[in-house]
Amino acid sequence: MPGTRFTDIRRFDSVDSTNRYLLEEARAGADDGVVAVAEHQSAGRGRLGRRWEAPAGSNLLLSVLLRPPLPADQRYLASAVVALAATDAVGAVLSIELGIKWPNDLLASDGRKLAGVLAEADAVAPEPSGGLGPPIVVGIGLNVNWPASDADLPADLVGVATSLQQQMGRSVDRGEVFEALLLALEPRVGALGTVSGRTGQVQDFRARCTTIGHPVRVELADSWFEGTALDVSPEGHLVVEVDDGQRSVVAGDVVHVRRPS
Ligand code: BT5
Repeated sequence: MPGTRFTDIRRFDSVDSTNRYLLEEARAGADDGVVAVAEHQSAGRGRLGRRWEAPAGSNLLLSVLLRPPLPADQRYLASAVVALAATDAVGAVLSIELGIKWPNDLLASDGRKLAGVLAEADAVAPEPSGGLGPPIVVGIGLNVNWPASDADLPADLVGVATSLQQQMGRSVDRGEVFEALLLALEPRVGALGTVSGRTGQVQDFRARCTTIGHPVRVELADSWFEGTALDVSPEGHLVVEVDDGQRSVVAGDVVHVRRPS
């Protein structure tokens, strides 16, 4: 993409996972800004070993290799800027406003999931020099033209997943969304290099995070609790108000609970 760091774009008809591919490239020393984009993934992955579903040739499946100079306690911003850039892109191309569900989902206004973001770091990749940080691979699966309708979905995703096509009532040009995403991502990644830039990204993330203010159920490894999400901290933790005070959630699954009507 001219004018951005994303000049090395590797396109695959099929790959197991664009994240897996770029993590291996990072280990071999690949540069900041390499992009992998696939028509199909045979083992597309979500968080915690879950799968990401997308039939061939219908959605955006891409990963970027970033080496942002982030303080260790703000590494979450690498995935936040990708989520933000995707909302920018969808807003610019289609004038649809998406919300970000903490920590990494993009939701349509009906609450269904349009995209998921997966950031993975590689502990064994060589430390870069020249002011760059260790590599982070951030992948995003964005449902562009699948599902066209709920009839396309496996039973467990009905009412859960939607697509830009379903939201717009017409098919959507994947290339246009892809280009808009990389164009929007460039200044956001650039901003990660300064304190004021990072503050701006934290503010944007909070402003678009629809989890804030919402009643939530937080599912942890072996327990759960309910409360109202109050804020996202500068380190990316979700702050939840519970009966006896506040709890800060570093990692977990959050369900937006409906308000009693
Ligand atoms: C995510 O995980 O939402 C992160 C997904 C990241 C996928 C991209 S695609 C390019 C790159 N390469 C990869 O291998 N991965 C990244 P999580 O929050 O764990 O959500 C996974 C769950 O979302 C699944 O268990 C399903 O319930 C649901 N799901 C699967 N496919 C979906 C889809 N296309 N649309 C909406 N929900 C889906």
